[in-house]
Amino acid sequence: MYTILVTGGSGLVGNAVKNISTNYNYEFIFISSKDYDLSSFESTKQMFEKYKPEYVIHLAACVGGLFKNMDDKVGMLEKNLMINYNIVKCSHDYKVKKFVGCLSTCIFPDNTTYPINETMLHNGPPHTSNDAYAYAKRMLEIQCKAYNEQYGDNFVCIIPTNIYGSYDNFNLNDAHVIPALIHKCYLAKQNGEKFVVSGSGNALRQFIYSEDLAKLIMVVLEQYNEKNSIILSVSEKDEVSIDYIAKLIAKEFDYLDNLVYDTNKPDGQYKKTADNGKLINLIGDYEFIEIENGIKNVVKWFCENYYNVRK
Ligand code: NAP
Ligand code: GFB
Repeated sequence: MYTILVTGGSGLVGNAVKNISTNYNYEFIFISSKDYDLSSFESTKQMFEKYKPEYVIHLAACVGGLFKNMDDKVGMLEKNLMINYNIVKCSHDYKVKKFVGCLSTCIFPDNTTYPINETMLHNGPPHTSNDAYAYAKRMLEIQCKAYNEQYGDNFVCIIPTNIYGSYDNFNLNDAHVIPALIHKCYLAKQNGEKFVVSGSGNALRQFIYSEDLAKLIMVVLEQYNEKNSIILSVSEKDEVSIDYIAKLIAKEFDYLDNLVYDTNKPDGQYKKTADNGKLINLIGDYEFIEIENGIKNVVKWFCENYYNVRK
């Protein structure tokens, strides 16, 4: 039985892969920072020496929403550069059969035509709010391509849009919009206060449910044999506004009348509309979990697990 090493195994996407792992005939090893600090080359090497995996799904990263990206540019750049460098280098040294790395649609150029497709990744600077994270992620793709071209390593990257689901990070400053607003609305209702959404609510995003992404990652691992990166996303028509998301969450808490906007806070990138045509060509039609049901599930999970969630 081949071994799949999943870095970032304790995170949002890592847990979603864990939840479907029993459907596959591999030995899965889920790694968190408590097991190995992947920003250390020595620690990363020890991990590979122990598990000698045939496959690597590389999800580990220093991750956060708009405000964390703006507040911790050095951390976002340096930690991600070190983690990615160590993992890709060891994947080559230990002759991994296939490596799947994880980028993000926020790393595409900000000044671009829409919809964005995979060929546009290096066509210009990313949005200033997350440029540090974006350049570190772009270097992951460059490093994978270099090993592929020089040694023929089967290293490829996926490019998800904004992800949401159970096991997310609900920390009010570091979180992405959906977990942040779920936590905010929960506290606002508990304390009888206003449910404050940051920014204007006009920004547009495509959101993929973590469990859908997990299944698609396994499709890429098992069926995608190109060396170029591939966008993993719902279609453009499923792009929604932050206002729509905020209202969905407020309705789940029956707290719609208390929703207000703090327009002193930034919106970040207005949109990053991604084309999922390459994915649909690979898998044919795929029924993604609809945002309304996904948010209902996450609100329920959050309320049932409030005392144990990351916050
Ligand atoms: P997450 O929930 O924040 O989880 C991050 C994971 O990385 C955790 O398992 C964490 O371990 C691990 N990690 C962080 N620093 C580490 C270190 N120094 N050594 C070892 N492990 C370390 O992140 P996520 O949302 O699942 O993201 C997974 C991947 O998707 C990342 O590559 C991210 O850039 C990408 N992505 C995320 C989104 C999104 O909206 N969330 C969108 C596009 C792409 P601990 O639990 O021990 O800290
Ligand atoms: O999810 P988010 O933090 O990331 O924010 P990005 C999305 C939008 O939600 C922005 C608005 O327009 C925010 O102004 N928003 C409203 C909020 N209220 C809140 C709130 O309480 N918290 C947060 N976080 N947002 C990230 C990149 O950009 O996308 C990351 O910075 C990563 O690097 C991620 O790639 C997927 O979509 O703006």
